[in-house]
Amino acid sequence: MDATVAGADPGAAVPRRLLIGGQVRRPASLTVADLRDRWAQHRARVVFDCATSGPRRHTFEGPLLREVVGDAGPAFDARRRKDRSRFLLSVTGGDGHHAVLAWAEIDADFGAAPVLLAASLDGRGLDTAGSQLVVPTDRCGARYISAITVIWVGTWEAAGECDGGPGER
Ligand SMILES: Nc1nc2c(c(=O)[nH]1)N[C@H]1C(S)=C(S)[C@@H](COP(=O)(O)O)O[C@H]1N2
Ligand SMILES: [Mo]
Repeated sequence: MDATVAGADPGAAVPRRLLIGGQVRRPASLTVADLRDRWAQHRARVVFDCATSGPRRHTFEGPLLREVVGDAGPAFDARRRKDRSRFLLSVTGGDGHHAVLAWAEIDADFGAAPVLLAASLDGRGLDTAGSQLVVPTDRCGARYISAITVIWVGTWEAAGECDGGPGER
């Protein structure tokens, strides 16, 4: 963890909020200031490739996604690795762009990826713009979702059933 944390932008009019919901015990509505104040801050210097604009370099700071979502209480038995391994996260940006992660990608017993919910980008607070997902283990930028509005947490079973799906076990 880094000690230096970018400040909030005091001129921010209406702070953006992101919702954490789905199969969680304590759904949450969080501002970027909450992300900065309530969890340990980590810094990630990243380079990712964009299909249209080539290599992009940024420095992000914010809490670990697994700590923030973990505090919302995903509806698994936290002691059971197989139970945790069934969970998904769907992250939606302000323009509707969305992508999924498996909980196991970020779980310390599985992929342990240091995915962040950024509170600042290149030293500037994201209070007005909204948090950005930071996936340092991704080579490309598609999951660096900006202006996050919703993080849905749950199992595939909860997302619906179809022939050959979970209903047919
Ligand atoms: N909300 C949202 N976030 C997004 C996208 C998008 O279309 N919508 N595009 C992604 C893609 S494809 C890339 S390469 C990066 C680019 O981030 P940058 O412009 O900050 O370098 O944003 C990602 N985040
Ligand atoms: Mo991109």
